[in-house]
Amino acid sequence: MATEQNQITDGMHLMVDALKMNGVETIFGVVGIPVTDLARRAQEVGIRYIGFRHEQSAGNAAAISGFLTRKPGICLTVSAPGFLNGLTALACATINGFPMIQISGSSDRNIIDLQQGDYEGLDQMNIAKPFAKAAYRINRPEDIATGVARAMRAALSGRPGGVYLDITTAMLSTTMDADAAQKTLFAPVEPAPRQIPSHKAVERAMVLLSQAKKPLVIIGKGAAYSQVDEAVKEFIEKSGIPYLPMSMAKGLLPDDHALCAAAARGLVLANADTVVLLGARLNWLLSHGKGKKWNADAKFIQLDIDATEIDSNRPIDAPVVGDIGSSLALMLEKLHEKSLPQFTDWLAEIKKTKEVNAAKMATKLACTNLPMNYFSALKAISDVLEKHRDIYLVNEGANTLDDTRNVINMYHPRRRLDCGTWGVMGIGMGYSIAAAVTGKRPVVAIEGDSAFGFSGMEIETICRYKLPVTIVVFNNNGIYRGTDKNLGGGDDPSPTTLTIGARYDKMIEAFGGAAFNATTPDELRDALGKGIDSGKPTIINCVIDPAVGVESGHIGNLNPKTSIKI
Ligand code: OXT
Ligand code: ADP
Ligand code: MG
Repeated sequence: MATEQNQITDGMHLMVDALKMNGVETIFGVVGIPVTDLARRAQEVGIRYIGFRHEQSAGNAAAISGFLTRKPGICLTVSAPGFLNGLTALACATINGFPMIQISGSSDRNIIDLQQGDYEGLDQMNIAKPFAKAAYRINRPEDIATGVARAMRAALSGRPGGVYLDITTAMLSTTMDADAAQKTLFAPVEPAPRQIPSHKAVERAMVLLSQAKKPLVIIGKGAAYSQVDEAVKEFIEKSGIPYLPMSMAKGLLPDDHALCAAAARGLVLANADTVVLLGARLNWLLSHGKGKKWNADAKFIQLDIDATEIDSNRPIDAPVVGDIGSSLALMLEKLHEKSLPQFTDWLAEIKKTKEVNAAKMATKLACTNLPMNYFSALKAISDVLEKHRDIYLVNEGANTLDDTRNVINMYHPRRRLDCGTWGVMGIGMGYSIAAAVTGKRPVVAIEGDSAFGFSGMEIETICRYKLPVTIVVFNNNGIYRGTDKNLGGGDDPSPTTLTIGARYDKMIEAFGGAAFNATTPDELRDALGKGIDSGKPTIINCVIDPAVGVESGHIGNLNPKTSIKI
């Protein structure tokens, strides 16, 4: 946009124009030299700017907003330290396959390249490269539109990911003729083109499926991201194959669906003879598709947009490389031509195990001991959330994560947002803010007390923007539990211990939010209902028995095994 008097513009104004032209509606960031005016200008032209307290949370917000909208979320950071603070979120976005662009101001190239000690001088683009799907630098205003287009395409096409876009201080202040500048602007055409799989691949997959006696579909967050919810549902229901939702794919079909095998996970992995991977990687969360948890003779069909994912952990018998929507459409055509046999015995076997596990779960949920344990607290939460099935659920911690995942049913796609592929702590408040801002619905965040600490200061952001976020802190005084002792016998707390009896609810009072301390299921139900109904920022300090947590939750087996007992 030109400044009226002299018909010139500069890199900063043109950058905002380019973002606007690319449909950017929100920027998540922290301002300072050299990007403050960029944020001001963005607000001026109607792009919403959400200012955070730490770049990692801004980056996490951008990443999850990308997952929810299929448009790259934008994170704005200042040079060097701000850039580095955002980089963890960029790396997480890349590893999770979420489209995001971290736009960072950077210092004077001449001084950086000769390492002469510029203000916040760092060779940011090269540092970002290993953590990003792509990294670009814009050195001249006339390259802005191209730089933004390249970033958009890289973030969105194929497997989505995090892209780094470096904007130098010099470029931001470089002027150019306003008309000429406007003429450079464009938005990329079809930045995430469909990828149609080969008919041969689809045929091969369907032949394999037609021979299955005990098939299983594993639905991953790639399928959730694709937003082809009806096709996924139709494929499951038309084929009659049971499915296992990965954590962030829960709700694509409701968790109480008759074909949901989540409550018989061990059984279906160990016995399935044909496994269809629907946007799910065979990484650590699926024991790499091999070993004692799996049927060694199982055949694999993998639907994925990324050809290099195939065979990454074990041989794949029938790869279907394409976008899930296109692949499922072709597979559904075949299913309509010829139905699969019914899997009556297999479904009966699964149902039996589900019933056994459901009974075990019911016993745990009925526990009336005080202080509450994870299950009695989650039962109270579930009672409330059953009446609010359309909220976003953000979840992190160890026991808090694993138990919540299994107790709280999801009924809508892309509503469960959690630690994801790296099991990272610190996503809590950033994800909550983005879900409230982008998803425009109430959010409930169920947070371990340690997990909450990683992004807890963002409660000020939540209050400042008056977001409908209710945070339940499962306070068991520590990482996994609060009862460990200092093995040296000194006064310092043990490595896993946090402040005993802390009142996390009190924190939000400083910013005008609502605070509750819940020591019983009734208090918890009451507080959660009030938090959601009020639509106001709320923290519930939920007192959990400090002794009941398990080391590392469900993944204690990943701790190094030592023959010397600690
Ligand atoms: O198969 P069987 O028959 O056994 O049955 C299974 C299911 O069928 C059944 N089930 C059910 N039964 C009945 N009803 C229902 N509804 C039902 N649903 C399921 O239950 C069993 C088990 O099911 P599940 O859970 O599906 O199966 P399993 O085998 O556990 O699944 C394996 C996994 C791997 C897929 C699953 O466990 C999973 O997804 N796990 C994710 C784990 C994860 O990501 N954890 C987070 C990381 S832990 C650790 O790293 C932490 N740190 C270190 C740290 C991190 N992460 N990041 C950073 C930046 N810095 C440091 C820290 C600091 S956690 C942490 C903080 C912890 O402390 P907090 O205070 O925050 O939290 P608390 O622990 O609460 O104190
Ligand atoms: P989960 O953790 O839920 O198992 P992962 O993140 O491991 O899921 O795997 C998601 C997979 O989905 C990735 O391999 C990614 O390439 C793939 N994917 C992402 N988007 C699409 C899409 N539109 N079509 C097909 N596959 C996709
Ligand atoms: Mg804890």
